[in-house]
Amino acid sequence: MSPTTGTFLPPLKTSDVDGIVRALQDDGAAFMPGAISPELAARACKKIDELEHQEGDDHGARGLLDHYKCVFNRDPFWLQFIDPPGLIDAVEKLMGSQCHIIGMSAWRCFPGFNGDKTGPIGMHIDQIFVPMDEELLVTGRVHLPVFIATMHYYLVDITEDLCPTWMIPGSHKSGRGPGKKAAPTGHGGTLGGEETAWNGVEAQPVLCKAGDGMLFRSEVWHAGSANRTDRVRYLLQVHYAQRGVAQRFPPYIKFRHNPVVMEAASERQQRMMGKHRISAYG
Ligand SMILES: O=C(O)CCC(=O)C(=O)O
Repeated sequence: MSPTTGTFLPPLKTSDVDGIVRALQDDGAAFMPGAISPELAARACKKIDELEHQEGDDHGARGLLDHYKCVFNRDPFWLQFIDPPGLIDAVEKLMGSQCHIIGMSAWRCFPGFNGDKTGPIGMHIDQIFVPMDEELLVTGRVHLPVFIATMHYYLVDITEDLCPTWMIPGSHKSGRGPGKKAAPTGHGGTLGGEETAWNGVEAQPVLCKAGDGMLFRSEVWHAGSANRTDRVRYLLQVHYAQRGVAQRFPPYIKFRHNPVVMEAASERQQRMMGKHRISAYG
């Protein structure tokens, strides 16, 4: 039996701004039980059920996955997930006062889902901007700024057989992504053939309750996994980044901000969605 998430990532409140900042620097991730209420999580699942696919979404994986992009642009309901109190202060401390979202994705992973349409989502990083020798990071001689971090809102209870995210705390200090090696054992066959440990720390499943959240930086080694239940996993991702990192809003040149959402948004939410003041380069 795997340890519960709270034992390898200390539980933090969304109001604990300094704690979240420290966790992103030390562990690469901050785990926040009760980031949203179970009622809001249940409402979000219903709203995901009502979404219709648009150009740029992924509804492949042999019908086992619905992956909706740019969810923030569909209904003012989603605005509340952009700048929740506390969390947004930590995000701005980490990524600057002009940071923005570079995406918001909703997932429905159906029974039988195992990663993406081509197979398991093996251990990976989302993006690394400054690959470097791990010694520089491990010894603390270099502190890598946070360029991108994703907030996961787990909208249903996550058990080991319902697609937990697997992650390796501290692995952002490797200065690289995981490499290939012989297929690992001990993960129920849900992880691919990549390195699943770093610096003696094994990948752990994020087991949690509906409404719990995890903010993790883009260099942390992590993986999706399989749905071996008869239930659906619902997940909402909010992708934050420094202002200098491009927003990724499929279908790209055809993307238009929804005027109904922009009208309902606060100034800060509008900035987070891309309404910036002109600065260097534009
Ligand atoms: O499904 C998950 O929990 C992980 C998703 C993931 O790895 C990703 O979006 O990069």
